[in-house]
Amino acid sequence: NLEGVDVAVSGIPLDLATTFRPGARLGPAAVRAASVQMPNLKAFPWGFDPFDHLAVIDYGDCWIDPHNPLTIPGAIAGHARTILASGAKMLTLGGDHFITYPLLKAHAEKYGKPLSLIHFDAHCDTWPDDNPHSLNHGTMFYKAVKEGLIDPATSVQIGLRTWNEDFMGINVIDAPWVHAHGQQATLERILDIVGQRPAYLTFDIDCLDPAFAPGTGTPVAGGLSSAQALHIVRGMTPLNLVGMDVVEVSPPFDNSEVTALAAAHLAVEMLCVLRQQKVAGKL
Ligand code: 4U7
Ligand code: MN
Ligand code: MN
Ligand code: MN
Repeated sequence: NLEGVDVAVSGIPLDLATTFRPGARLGPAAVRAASVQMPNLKAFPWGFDPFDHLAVIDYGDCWIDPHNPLTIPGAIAGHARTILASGAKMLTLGGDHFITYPLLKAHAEKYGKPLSLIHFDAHCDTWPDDNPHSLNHGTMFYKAVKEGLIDPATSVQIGLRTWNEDFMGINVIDAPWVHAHGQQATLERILDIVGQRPAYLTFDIDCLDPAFAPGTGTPVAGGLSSAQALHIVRGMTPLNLVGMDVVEVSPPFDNSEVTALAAAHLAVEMLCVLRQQKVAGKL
């Protein structure tokens, strides 16, 4: 029962054959487990407990049938539609990054298309793919632009350090730029590009440097620190976020659960943004 719920946290434990190193299906459980390492939330920088004034539930996991891949996008979109129909916002834990494609579809139905996309990643995930049935973690935003789910001119990718010749018109703040200009300048560019448009936030944990997030399928050196990423997400209160996810946590490759802990902190940071918006009457 989702009555009165502001935010439903749920897991989508998807692993895909397109992934070089599987393990992301174990991500949601690991992030939930790591969240118990953050017991006194009032002691973190924002100075309040996000669960004060914000009704959050753990909705559990979406059922994924690994033997029937063609059912997977529909199952994820259906899971999202059920939650969104109640009026709750979604904070989704992945799972392979492919999940963001059906999630964007469900959010665009609910909030209107095109949405603006705020995408943290080492990779652009805009490789061309015109096969409607393929489930690929590197092509979601090519499809999302082609299908009008997202507006590239008011969308932005942050932390990239692998390239595609075609970014589909999406704004890019690559990892070298973040390192040269800093976290505050990066935040200001994001606020500028997105403005007040309904925006979906997707955070591929491989945006972080492998020193902070080794537990992921396709790590790339030269990424953001957890401090930089937390600062940028913390500053998103002025935006109009309609949905968010943290994806690609792969526990088999983690060390001492550091990746899961970084992901849990990012998820709590997102809840803090929503809590501030609720208190301001903007949720
Ligand atoms: B992710 C890659 F080979 N291009 O296709 C591929 F570099 O969702 C990476 O951002 C894709 O993690 C990364 O496997 C997809 C690779
Ligand atoms: Mn990636
Ligand atoms: Mn991946
Ligand atoms: Mn990705």
